[in-house]
Amino acid sequence: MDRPAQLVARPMERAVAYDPGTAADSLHLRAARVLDGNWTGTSTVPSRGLYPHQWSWDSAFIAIGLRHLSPLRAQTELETLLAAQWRDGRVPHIVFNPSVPLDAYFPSPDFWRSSTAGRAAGAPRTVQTSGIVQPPVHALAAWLVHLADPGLSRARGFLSTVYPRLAAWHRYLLHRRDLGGGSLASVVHPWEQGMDNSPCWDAPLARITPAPARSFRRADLDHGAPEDRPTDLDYGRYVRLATDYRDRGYDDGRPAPSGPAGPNAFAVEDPAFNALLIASEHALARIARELGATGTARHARAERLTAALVDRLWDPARGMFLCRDVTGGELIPERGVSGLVPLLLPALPRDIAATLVRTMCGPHFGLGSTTRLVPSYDLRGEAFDPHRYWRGPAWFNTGWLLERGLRLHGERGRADALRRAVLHTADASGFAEYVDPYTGEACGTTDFGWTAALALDLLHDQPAWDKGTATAFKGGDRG
Ligand code: 9WN
Repeated sequence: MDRPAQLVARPMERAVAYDPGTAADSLHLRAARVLDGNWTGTSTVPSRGLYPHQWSWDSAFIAIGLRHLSPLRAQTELETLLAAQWRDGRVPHIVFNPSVPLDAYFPSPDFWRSSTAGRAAGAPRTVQTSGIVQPPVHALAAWLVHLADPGLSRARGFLSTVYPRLAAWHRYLLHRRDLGGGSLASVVHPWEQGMDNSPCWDAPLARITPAPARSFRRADLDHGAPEDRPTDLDYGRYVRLATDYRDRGYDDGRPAPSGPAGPNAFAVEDPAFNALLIASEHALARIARELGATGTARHARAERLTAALVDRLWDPARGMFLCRDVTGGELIPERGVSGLVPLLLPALPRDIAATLVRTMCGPHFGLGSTTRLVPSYDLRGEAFDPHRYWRGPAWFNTGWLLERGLRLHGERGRADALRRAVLHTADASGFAEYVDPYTGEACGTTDFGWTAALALDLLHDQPAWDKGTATAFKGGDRG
């Protein structure tokens, strides 16, 4: 069946009209049910079947929604993740639940071997983790969680517990991961950036010799349709990169003398990863202020990093940010949604913010005309596929980030429309992991943690946005 015929043959299963008045209560209940179902007692799994452990950036997004249901659970979510931090400051991308069978997810703890292979880097002894990281959404999440119930937060000493850990996490990224020497953090594996299978990685990944398919068993195909997931060839490359990193003790090395990316065969500066670091640095400044420090130096650093982001990754011809291949030294000429995410930065030059909005609404992303939600990749790109993992479908975390960015930059009408589309599609798709950007059809798994959490946040946060949430993104010492 060709693709258009397939789209007609697979309509959205539960097309409900989202009416803010009547649907909000039931959407709230359904989202809360997903988060309750995925709660383990100390954290929330992204999905009971496909992702049965704790994931780093998922937990941050989940905490942002969970704060509306239970500020205590939201605080616990972040504390559990940060308790698994390594001594060198990295926050691992997965914290494994020891009661889940080893073959439920691959790569499992016996692949990463964190407590032995990661010993020199300071991996914890009592909990098993992966050795790579994910985008640093955590300080932003911690600040928003604090704002949901400052009384409880102060009584529990929430911010004073998490602040030193978050500061060490940012230090790790800013110092150990500045592999390109231009102040931005690099990712050393596509899983670190979180948009695992984006066509932006195709060129740098092509240099990697894949691990043989028979050397590992994918567990994801037990739960997801093969046509929605990465290919075996890409998986082989992911496994090779992770194996090599593990076998050198998760050492990030020094950029020189082994070349611009040090010992890393894959090193990329990504706009979304760095924009989230900057937004989190602004949030860390606010946390510092709440704890009695000034926060001024952190705001200033966030503004310097914004300038570095523009300097190194802005592409005026395409009207968006691109990824930089640090090993090859060049910008990667692919339009991924990651290149729009810096819209959430307050210190972004006004003309760049306006250009990003135009690009988001233009033919490559189609928001407000051809697409319901912003696709993960260029609608006109050769590799575009509306169902394949991060190669076209829309995700709800990027929808949430762009809604926040539009609102921050005064695009209230567009932000309201995107908010309505996120809420409607999250509910109608059964809180899908991702959706076809044109039809809203569910892909991947359903009852997905951050989809439920971020829908809940958009549902609740509207009145508080201007006085509360917006200040987490804003620079200076205002608010
Ligand atoms: C690898 C958990 C994670 C998300 C990522 C998403 C996917 C894992 C996988 O699921 O990645 O980390 O097995 O594909 O790409 O963004 O954090 O939800």
